[in-house]
Amino acid sequence: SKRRTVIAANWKMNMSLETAGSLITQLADTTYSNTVVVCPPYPYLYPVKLLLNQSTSNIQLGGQNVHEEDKGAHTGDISAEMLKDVGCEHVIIGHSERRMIGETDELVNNKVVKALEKKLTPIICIGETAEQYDQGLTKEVVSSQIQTALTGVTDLSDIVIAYEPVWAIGTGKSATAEQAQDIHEYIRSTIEKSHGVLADEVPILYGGSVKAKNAEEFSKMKDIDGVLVGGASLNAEEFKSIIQAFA
Ligand code: G2H
Repeated sequence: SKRRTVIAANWKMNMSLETAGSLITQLADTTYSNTVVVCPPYPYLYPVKLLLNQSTSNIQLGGQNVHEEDKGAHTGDISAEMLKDVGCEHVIIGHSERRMIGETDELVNNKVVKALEKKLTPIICIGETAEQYDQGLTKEVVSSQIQTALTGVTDLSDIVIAYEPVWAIGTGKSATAEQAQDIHEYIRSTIEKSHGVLADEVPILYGGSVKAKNAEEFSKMKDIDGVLVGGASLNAEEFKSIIQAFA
């Protein structure tokens, strides 16, 4: 089956109202053949949505995190319904920068279930740390992360997975395309064990120091269905050329 290709921009805690506006204006001057998602910090979601609405572009919007409950006394948190309300179709869940500050596999699973219930497409991040990589535990770690994240999830048609080896994030040290392909194939086979042929339709993105100059290598791999881009997504020209590599 032909999986959809997803190119997602994770702005993390960067940009201002002004720079966000000019970046979106530059990106939204065209329509894309693949699914392109931008994930700004919360305060910029709605202003970005308004700009996208004024454009003819098909860029979609995503949050960088979501709370696992519907609403209530959770100071500083954001619900799935709020993300939907301001125009998000996607949400990043379980990014390593959040796992590092205490998000467990079980919490990630609860967030995934909530996102799906509210019709948001979760972009579920998994990946081993440098230490786990050095100990040869990569496959063990990613398979347990993905199994827990997908507990109770039967319909995989609105799921995106991002494999981000933690040692490759923001370090300039990306995995090789072959290394990534090997793990992507393994992740797909893990999902196949629990969900059967549905595994075939899940886009699995690579993330970690993806740049314009290495995007094309990743695009050639059969189980790499797109990329989750941090630093290199903050520049319109560079991000566009990453999108182009997968077109
Ligand atoms: C990994 C990635 C985007 P960067 O965190 O999620 O960031 O491309 O800056 O390594």
